[in-house]
Amino acid sequence: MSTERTYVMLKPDAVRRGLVGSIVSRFENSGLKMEAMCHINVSSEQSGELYKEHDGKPFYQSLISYIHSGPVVTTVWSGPSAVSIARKLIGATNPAEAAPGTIRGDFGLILDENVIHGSDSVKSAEREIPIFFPDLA
Ligand code: IDP
Ligand code: MG
Repeated sequence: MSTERTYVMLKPDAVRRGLVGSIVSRFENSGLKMEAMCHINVSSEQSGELYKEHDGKPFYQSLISYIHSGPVVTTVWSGPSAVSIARKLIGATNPAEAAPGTIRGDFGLILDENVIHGSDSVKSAEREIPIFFPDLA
């Protein structure tokens, strides 16, 4: 099985609410390997690039404001099937639909503040990681 890398970002609500340790421990417990972690304020270049597929959608401006509402914690994890394992840990996009036991199911309430981002494919991860960690490109 081939090793993959995935980009995972703890969004401003997760940092504001002091959930970083609880969330990061779920990834560590999964067996994935932490490759990088940083506490940053996302730049408008970075948010524009990360969410460019959503540009023009009704929620785009509120999504960008949310991502800039406070610091985030950016991380990269590696391991076999890292992308899909991370998405399973994260759960469905809408916390109201995310299963209990998932990060969004356990820590989130509403779609507008859904706690965490995870790359949705290997191709997305390869695009997203260098936006935040140019050295890992
Ligand atoms: P994902 O984060 O599960 O991959 P995407 O569809 O890629 O979900 O959407 C990116 C982010 O945009 C979501 O995590 C969420 O923060 C936000 N978002 C998506 N759809 C809506 C919506 O209908 N209203 C408000 N925010 C949304
Ligand atoms: Mg997505």
